[in-house]
Amino acid sequence: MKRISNRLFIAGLIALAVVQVACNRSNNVSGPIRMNQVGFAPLQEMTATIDVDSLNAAPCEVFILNAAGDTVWRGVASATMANPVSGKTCQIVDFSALDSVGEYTLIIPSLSAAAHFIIKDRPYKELTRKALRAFYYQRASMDIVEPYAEGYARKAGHPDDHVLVHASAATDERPEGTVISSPGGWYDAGDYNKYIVNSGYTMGVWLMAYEMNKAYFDTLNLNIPESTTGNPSPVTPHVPDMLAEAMYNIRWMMTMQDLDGGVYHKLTTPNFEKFIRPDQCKQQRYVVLKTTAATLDFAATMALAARVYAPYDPAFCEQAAEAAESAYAWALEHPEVYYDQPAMNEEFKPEITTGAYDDYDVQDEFYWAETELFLLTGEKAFQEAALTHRPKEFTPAVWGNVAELADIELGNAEAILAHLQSYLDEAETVSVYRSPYGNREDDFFWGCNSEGCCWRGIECLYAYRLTGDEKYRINAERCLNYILGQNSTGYCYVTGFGTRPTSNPHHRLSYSHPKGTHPGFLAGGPNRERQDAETDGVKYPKDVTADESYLDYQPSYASNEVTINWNVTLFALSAGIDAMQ
Ligand code: 9MR
Repeated sequence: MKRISNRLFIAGLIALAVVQVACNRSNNVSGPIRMNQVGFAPLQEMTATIDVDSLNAAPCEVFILNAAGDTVWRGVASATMANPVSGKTCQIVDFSALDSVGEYTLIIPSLSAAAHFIIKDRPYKELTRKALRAFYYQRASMDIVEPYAEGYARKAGHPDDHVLVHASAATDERPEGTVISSPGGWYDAGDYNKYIVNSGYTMGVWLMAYEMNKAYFDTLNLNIPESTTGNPSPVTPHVPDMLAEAMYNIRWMMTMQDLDGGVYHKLTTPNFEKFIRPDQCKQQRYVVLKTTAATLDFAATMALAARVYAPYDPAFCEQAAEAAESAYAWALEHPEVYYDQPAMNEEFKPEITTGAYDDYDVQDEFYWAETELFLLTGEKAFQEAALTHRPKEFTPAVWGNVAELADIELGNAEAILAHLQSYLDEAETVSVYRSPYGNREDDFFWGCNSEGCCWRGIECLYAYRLTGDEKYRINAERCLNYILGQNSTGYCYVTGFGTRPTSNPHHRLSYSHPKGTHPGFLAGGPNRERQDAETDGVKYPKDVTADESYLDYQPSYASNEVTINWNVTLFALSAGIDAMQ
């Protein structure tokens, strides 16, 4: 009897919840239950955030039913709190006591709301794998073929074997218009260009993620062409898939070094391509201006790669070490060549209007390059130079500030721990999402899902490894919960995952493919600056709050693009958590 009434009850509520989602479809936020939509491991903290409509709302009664319709947990949510960013009110329900694998429905009768969730072993294994496989889809200059394509085969685009040296990068040896070959590498993002600064940061996070979880990555099969053919020589061990994928980009980076050691800032078309397939793109591509930032990020990447690939490919490592040293020497001679696209366009033609990745402070890039060169060579001079360049103020690592990567490499943990503690203190006192993320207006900027949230999670994993303090592990998991649905919009921000995934990213590869959106990509996330508002039909709801400034709409490049530097943080975080399970 109890079972039957339970079933009717659940069916009715689920119907209501479906209606509610349908009504909300024109809006950018979901129904009132926000939670990780991919799954929890049995022993993880499990919470959901419930939007309620006033600060006076009494704590909601919550029921959790198993797949058979039996109530397996019942409890009451927390007192109501106000979200410091939006002023909206919500409660938290904590059902961590559940510890059995299964499918469940969380029901809130007073709100006529229901949400499904699962508890399973290794819930982030597939997420990690797909987030890494996203890079295979991003490969330029080669056909993406089955069985590796897993449904997303396509023709190669951008052979990049006939790239012109732009006037801004001309030298006596390579005058303007010189043809160079620079094939391979990953497309940066939703666009088809290839940028060294962003690639360098991505490789840094990538190879450090590998160093932190070697055993895990050594056995992770990505189903890429190198999974079976990647052995560079019969005498060396098989390159793990994760390192083989990275090598596809590192080898491209090597082609971006000029004969004098300097490194081109980017390889690009003058203007962004339309939303067409790679093989339809016919615009001429150029390598433009050698910059100090690109050259130093390159030097750091090559020095790091020379260390990491040592057991696999000695010939490559020797070449990488030389490339790193000559790039560093160039940077010493050219310490202030910044990428100023408007100024460049005044002087040189054709005009270039694609992504800038401009950075007018290269002290942190010197610090990272010198650190990696020191770790590679053991030479004291590099160590001393690194010390002089270490920035006084701590900044979390992003493409334009790589000092923290050097701090991690050198084991300079105090500043990282102090910075983390200030976030965790704030999270405990004010965060309605019980995440060390998303408490202030300025937490919601271009790419914040990665550069704020995932990166914070990675810092927590680093701190957990150092201290063993459980609070760091829990907060790393909370960051991932945020990405997977426990956030202000109720989206799972990873394509192809969860019950309400990001589905229309600003991503030419997805848009132009007959099969549509590729799985495993992280969207940039809510961005209070909304630089894309009113362009190409992008319309944010009136008075939208910072944490809801997100549109799952392809033209919304400022909130819904995908990039390599963001995806690397997604898999580094999910792999770090998966590796502990
Ligand atoms: O991630 C970059 C973000 O920090 C900048 O504010 C923004 C505007 O300059 O550019 C972002 O990078 C884009 C790059 O310039 C071109 N490829 C897509 C990148 C993600 O939107």
